[in-house]
Amino acid sequence: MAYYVTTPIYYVNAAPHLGHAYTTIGADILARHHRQRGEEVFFLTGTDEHGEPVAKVAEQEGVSPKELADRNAQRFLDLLPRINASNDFFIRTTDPRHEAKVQDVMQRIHDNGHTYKALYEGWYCPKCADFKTDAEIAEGHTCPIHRIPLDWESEENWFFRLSTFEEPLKRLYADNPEWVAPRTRYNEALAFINGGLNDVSLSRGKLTWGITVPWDPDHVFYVWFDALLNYYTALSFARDGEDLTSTFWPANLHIIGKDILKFHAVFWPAMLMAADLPVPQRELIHGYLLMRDSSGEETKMSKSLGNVLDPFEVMDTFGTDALRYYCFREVNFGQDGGVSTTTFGERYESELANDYGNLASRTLAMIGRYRDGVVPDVDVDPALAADFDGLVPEVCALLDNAEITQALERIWTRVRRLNRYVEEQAPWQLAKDDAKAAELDTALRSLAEGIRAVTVLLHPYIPETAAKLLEALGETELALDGAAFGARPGGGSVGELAPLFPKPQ
Ligand code: ME8
Repeated sequence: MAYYVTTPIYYVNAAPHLGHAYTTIGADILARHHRQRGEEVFFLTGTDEHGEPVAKVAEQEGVSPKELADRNAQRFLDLLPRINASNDFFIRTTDPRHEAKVQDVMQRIHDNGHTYKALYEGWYCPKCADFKTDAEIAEGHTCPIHRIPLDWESEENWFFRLSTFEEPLKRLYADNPEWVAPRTRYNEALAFINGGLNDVSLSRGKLTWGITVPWDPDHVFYVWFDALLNYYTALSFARDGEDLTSTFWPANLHIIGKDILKFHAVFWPAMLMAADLPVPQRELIHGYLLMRDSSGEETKMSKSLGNVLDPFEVMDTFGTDALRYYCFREVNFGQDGGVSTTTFGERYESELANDYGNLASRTLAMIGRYRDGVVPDVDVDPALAADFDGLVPEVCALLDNAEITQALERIWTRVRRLNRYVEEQAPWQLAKDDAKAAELDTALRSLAEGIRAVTVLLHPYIPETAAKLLEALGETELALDGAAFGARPGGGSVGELAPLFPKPQ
């Protein structure tokens, strides 16, 4: 089984912020989970380096677009080990291998008769790099996303015959009701299609910072055509000497934010159809992380609005796993949701440090104290087993739908169950009475096994912590087919464990 998951490729016109980290961590959680299922996974992320947004910032900073791209692509690359992303490749759209492949595919679209040249006139947002339709223009001809004035553009362009894909796109939506999730985004994209599709400009004549149109070298491709194709081109050169396209295309899942829905859910499948290529199986559209400002108002975090929460600072204080956990616990993946340092601190303390970290250290300490560090080799408690019943398939089913927050909630319900179990069993009381030795064995064994079971499932969310804890439990296997509560025997030795979520300095 092959599983291919992607993030958007991020613009290099500024440094990465928590919004970018968020999408990449979401994709990483799914990639790690699918590896645990024994699937062959390919996880792609990267940077979008051509186009007007990049050229404009480079001009303001007095550097060439390539210099700006090199500098900022490095920042996105640096973010990946910090957030512990397990991506298999990082694509940069200035890679000549990407450029050549874009020219190939676009030439095919041209040869198939889906392009023509005409005069373009319309309102254009240089930050979105997007021509706006009437419905997308805010008051005073401004961009509703960036809140800046739109430019009136008029030039000879190559066009993509998007209008001819109206019916095929409607069929795609009708035949695949799950192809865009969540449902609200499916409906939004379908409404856009049902509203009637205009042809779209696919080249720019004035710009030189882009990939040359092979059949008209005075033009470069409009950046979105170049950018979207990354998902397909990367497979042809990501692994030296190998072409992974037949293994991984079509992609299983594109994860994107709702700001770029139209490009992914309308333009992209139409482009692929025009090139006679299969469309991806699914797109998951998530909401915005919103920063709560001092007045309590929530605004989208973005480079242009200048209210950015620096993921590096957050991780310096609380650690990478805490950031990964918090983002997907606090905000229901798919919806918009507010994040703040206050709720971050609260969840760190009450959930990560107390519910989980303390549960693990108390359990290991009790096994050390009462059983010389050996997990009793007895059966697990059937009452607790009943509460874990079906957890692994349930988590798999939720993650198949990219319901990352719901899956975490189900796992955390068991973390809380284990905390209650400690209180119910009170091993420190059982230890005082020799007649209760068997009960103590069962309690300690069940706790160790319960912690192992939840930790294997938590691995995609908090990989560093999970590795430390599984090591201390003497059980490092991550495969999901051995993850069920009770699947592993007792009798192993446990080791030392430093506090998993210490008080931040
Ligand atoms: O749009 N909350 O790049 P970009 C959640 N290059 N996610 C956020 C976010 C926020 N506040 N801010 C950004 C582009 N994101 C194009 C994409 S793909 C072929 C080309 C995430 O740098 C989210 O995934 O503006 C969003 O879709 C993406 O960053 C936009 O990144």
